[in-house]
Amino acid sequence: MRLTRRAWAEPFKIKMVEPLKMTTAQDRERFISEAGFNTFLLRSDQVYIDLLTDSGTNAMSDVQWAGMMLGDEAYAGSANFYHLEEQVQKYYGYKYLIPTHQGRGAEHILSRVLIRDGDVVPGNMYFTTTRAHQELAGGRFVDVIVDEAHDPACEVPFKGNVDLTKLEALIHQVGPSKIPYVSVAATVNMAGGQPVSLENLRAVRALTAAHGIRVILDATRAMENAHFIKKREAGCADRTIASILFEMCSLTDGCTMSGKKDLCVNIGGFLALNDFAVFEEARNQVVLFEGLHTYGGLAGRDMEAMARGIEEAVQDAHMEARIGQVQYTADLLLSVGIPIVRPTGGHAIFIDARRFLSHLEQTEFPAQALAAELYRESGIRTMERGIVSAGRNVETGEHNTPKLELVRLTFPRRVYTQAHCDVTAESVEDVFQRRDSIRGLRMTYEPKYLRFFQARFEPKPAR
Ligand code: PLI
Repeated sequence: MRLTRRAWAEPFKIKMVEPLKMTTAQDRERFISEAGFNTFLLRSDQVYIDLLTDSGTNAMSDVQWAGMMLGDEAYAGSANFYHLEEQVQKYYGYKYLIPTHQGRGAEHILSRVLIRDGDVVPGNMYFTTTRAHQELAGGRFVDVIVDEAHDPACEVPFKGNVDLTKLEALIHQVGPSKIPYVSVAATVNMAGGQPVSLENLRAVRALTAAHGIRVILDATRAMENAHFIKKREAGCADRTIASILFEMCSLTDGCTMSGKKDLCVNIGGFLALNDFAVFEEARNQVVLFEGLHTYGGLAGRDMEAMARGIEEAVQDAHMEARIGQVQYTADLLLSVGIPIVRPTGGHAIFIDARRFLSHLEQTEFPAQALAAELYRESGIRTMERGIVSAGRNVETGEHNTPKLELVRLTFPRRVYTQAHCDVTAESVEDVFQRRDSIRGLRMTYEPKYLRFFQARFEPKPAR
């Protein structure tokens, strides 16, 4: 027999470590109860392996840290801004750059500039902050993703694709003048980190161009999307991630970006655009909400780390290891029968909580209950991506009830080892063995916006 388990071995070695905190089962019982059964409300020193998010939790390289020492902290015209602008132009290909403190800063500015009251913004599934800013600006999000994206078991290569029939019907129904842009996320976080194909992006471009509608890319994990295109799309196997990324961006008019994901930094984002008039208005607005247009809420050193992160993260070997680690852990879970969203996504594994806890109703918050239970079992922190994250319908006030009721195990870049992956899979298996004993939850506190961050729960009494 030949061993192939290390096919995705990391193209780096570790030179600084951070000790992890160990807790007892008794401690964790108390901590999760004090946190209102919401993993966002745990303190990080109560957590062993933190798979809450891949956002801002990445390990920077020595080259990025060295760049931090070259921060030009001038209020205006920092050298690091010009380096970042150069890198964005080179790898993403957009003409104009506005740095923002993180992705939602860019979403805020873009939504204010382009969306008018009563507008409709089609997108390939919602993302929490993206939709919140579209709604705050007076827009209405309409989901135009392919139906397969809502089915966790369906195994197709590009589950993030836009359904062109749905998009075309919407354009005819509301009229192109009511659609400021189509919002295309690559990859699609809420669908399980699923990619969009180049073919689909080209078709979206052709359809929208015929109606004079812009396309804005959520490029937060676009490099991961490019990796999937390289692996799965006909004719792309010999291309570099960099060339695929560039082509993806060339099919759009601009992007919002959370650098905290793909770009392996702890803070930062940007808005990048090709249209000077839109850029000019965004540049006017950024000074109100983020900071001057050459720093947008970031220190010079943060822009430098992001500029250097672009070049590192776009390397094929980096992405092979990054996504290889996620796939490795997913394969372990599949081998012991854990129901997860298929195919495995780029940044995370999504457990199908409906199937895992099939005895619970969606209104008993199965994904929230499972995330709390995984923490209690082993100190691993995960995140709910189901009915709690979906919030309420702005018109009716009822819970939105997404088909996907998921728990996300999200992998920070360059942070955890293969042994951590093994511990994670073993812990999920232990909880799976006693799944029938897990009770649903009742919400005891519900915040007004993005409720999943701060909502509190208590276990429902045993039936
Ligand atoms: O967290 P921000 O503000 O830097 O970025 C917002 C954001 C925009 N788009 C997408 C696809 C995201 O995934 C995203 C943030 N995601 C978080 C925080 C996550 O845990 O997935």
